[in-house]
Amino acid sequence: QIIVQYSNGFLISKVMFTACELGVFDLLLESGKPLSSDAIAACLGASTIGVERLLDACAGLKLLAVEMTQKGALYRNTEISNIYLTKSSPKSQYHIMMYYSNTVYLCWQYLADAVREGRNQYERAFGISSKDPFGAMYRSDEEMLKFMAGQNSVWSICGRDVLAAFDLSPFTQIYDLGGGGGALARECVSLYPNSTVTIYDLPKVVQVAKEQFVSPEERRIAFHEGDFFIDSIPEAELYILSKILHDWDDDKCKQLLAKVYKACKPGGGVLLVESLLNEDKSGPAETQLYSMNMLVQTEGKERTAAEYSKLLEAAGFGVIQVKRTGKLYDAVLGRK
Ligand code: ASE
Repeated sequence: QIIVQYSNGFLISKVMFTACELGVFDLLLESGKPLSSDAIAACLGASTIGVERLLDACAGLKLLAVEMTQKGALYRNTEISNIYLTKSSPKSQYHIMMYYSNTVYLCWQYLADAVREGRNQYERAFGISSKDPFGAMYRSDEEMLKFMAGQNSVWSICGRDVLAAFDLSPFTQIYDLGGGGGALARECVSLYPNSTVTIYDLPKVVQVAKEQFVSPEERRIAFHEGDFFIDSIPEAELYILSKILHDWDDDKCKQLLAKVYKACKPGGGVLLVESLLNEDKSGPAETQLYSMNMLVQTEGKERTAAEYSKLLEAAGFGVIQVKRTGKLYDAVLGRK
């Protein structure tokens, strides 16, 4: 049974992604009452044949509830779909699903090549050089926006856990290196009322973050444009590196951490937010799968707590603490 279940895994993902993409869950939320497949097909401008089959599959997967009436089947959202699968919900996972469905999926087409060659597959998937993975991931403004929105959705469900893993209140001046769309920065200023967070990211990322994700009313969030491998990193008390080290090989990680150590105020620290592998790499399966994704999309991998500790120590950081949150992402704190 496990083989059948795994074989069908991609069918399940694709049904959920497609229902999201077509706006099934948004429509059922807005309508406020159960709808027939005919009504849903008409509203979405899609075929009755296709929509009916999609709705039944969603019902089978418990993403929709169905009730039978004299006029036929009526569909409505489940509680979970309302929370996670609608675009407008504060905990919406819509954008990460669109990124998985339309970008990550295409890279995974070449997973066998990635395993054979031990490197990412942008050349095969998109015909672009894979020398600079973020140049490739941000190959168009549209792709960059999809990535930023996708990454933001993750923090709406586990941002608080990773930031509350340690008491960060002694640190008021915080840099979020590679902070992208700013969802983690927003969680940080809300959890720590005395903190200010500066999002350090590439100029075009900062521009989009200002325009689309962080309102100028957020007085405690600032921006700094730069490439943290090339440009200088300003002094601060705490640096957050959230899902940054997993994009890079050990050499690049050491380079970056050495720069962060130099910039860091004495008594300050660095917070790594990553999905941690067990020490014997026996799991969690989700983290192992993410590590496969790092192979097809980046130059990095997921690591164990001991591996991150070694990287931190090599850069000079001491007193390293590890907190597993029980969610997808964990936290490692190193002090200068
Ligand atoms: C990165 C994170 C991601 C770079 C590329 C990425 C994610 C998807 N593509 O830093 C989010 C994590 N999800 C997976 C499947 O790895």
